[in-house]
Amino acid sequence: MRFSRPMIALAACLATATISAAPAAAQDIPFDAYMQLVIAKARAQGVSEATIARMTEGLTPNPRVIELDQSQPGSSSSPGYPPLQRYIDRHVDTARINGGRAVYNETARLHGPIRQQYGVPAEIIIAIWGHETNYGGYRGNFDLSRSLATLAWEGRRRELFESEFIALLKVADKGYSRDRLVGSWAGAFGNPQFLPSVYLRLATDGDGDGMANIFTNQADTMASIARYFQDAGWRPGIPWGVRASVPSGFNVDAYRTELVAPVCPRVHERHSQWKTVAEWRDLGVTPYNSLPSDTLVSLFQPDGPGNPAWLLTSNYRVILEYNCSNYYAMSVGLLADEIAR
Ligand SMILES: [Ca+2]
Repeated sequence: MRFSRPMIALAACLATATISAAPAAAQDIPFDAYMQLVIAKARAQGVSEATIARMTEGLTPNPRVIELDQSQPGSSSSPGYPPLQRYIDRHVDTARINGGRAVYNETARLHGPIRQQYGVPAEIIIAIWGHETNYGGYRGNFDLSRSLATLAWEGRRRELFESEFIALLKVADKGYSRDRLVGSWAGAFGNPQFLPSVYLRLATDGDGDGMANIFTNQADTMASIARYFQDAGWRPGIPWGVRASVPSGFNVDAYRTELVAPVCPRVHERHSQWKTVAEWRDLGVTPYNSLPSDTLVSLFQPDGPGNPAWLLTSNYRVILEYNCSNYYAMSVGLLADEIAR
């Protein structure tokens, strides 16, 4: 289900969720005629003529975007999972840890107010930022207008991308130039790689200058990610998860969840049933760090018996809301722990 880079997987998660629902309308009408229909919808939703003109001038489909979209594997149905540890070694390396610690120190003045307002710790926010764009080092340089128009016209997920294209015009209407509105081939942009609809709903002005500048402003970036997490149900004061010891010979499979998650079931099926920390302790599963005994957690031992195991809280599920991948969520959690260490 992953796009070519973890940073755009928010889009991937949304996109995967809609694959089966959207009819394949692939290029059923010429691009220019299709764009006139979309522009009419944008106009009806209040987008200004000046914005429509500058965002659609010279617009043509981008063959590279079509190629990238069509090379997406979609949900894998093959059995088994690649090892987590290999992914962690690659994504929580020394450079990314040091980069995160540097941002953490630079932004120290923001941490208290953000935690106060949104309940989200800075190290989680910075770990997301590190995974999405390497702390702003790579935000993508596709013309978002062209990418989203192409994906909408291409038709595989027309409903999703047509509404994202119109949302992009509304973002532009706030005073962002087309040159500024660049990002991933799949339409995500800025430090947190928000889709336009996510920007409209959740991007936040963290420094009080009237703009939610998630491209270059640290306060705006951090407040916007914090608001995303708050909106997705982050609970203040509990960790995403903690390492746990599992008795030798413990059969994790005996506690498999019976529930089938409505979105990305292949991710959720790997977690055990929910039990309280006290119930796990009675079974011999012991968290390395303190967790209140009534906290509901699921057990996850990604690389199988004899390998590290974690007790995951509901906050882990919030990281999955950003990108529904156990590799991504574990990597964000472990990087956050390293940044705050
Ligand atoms: Ca601002």
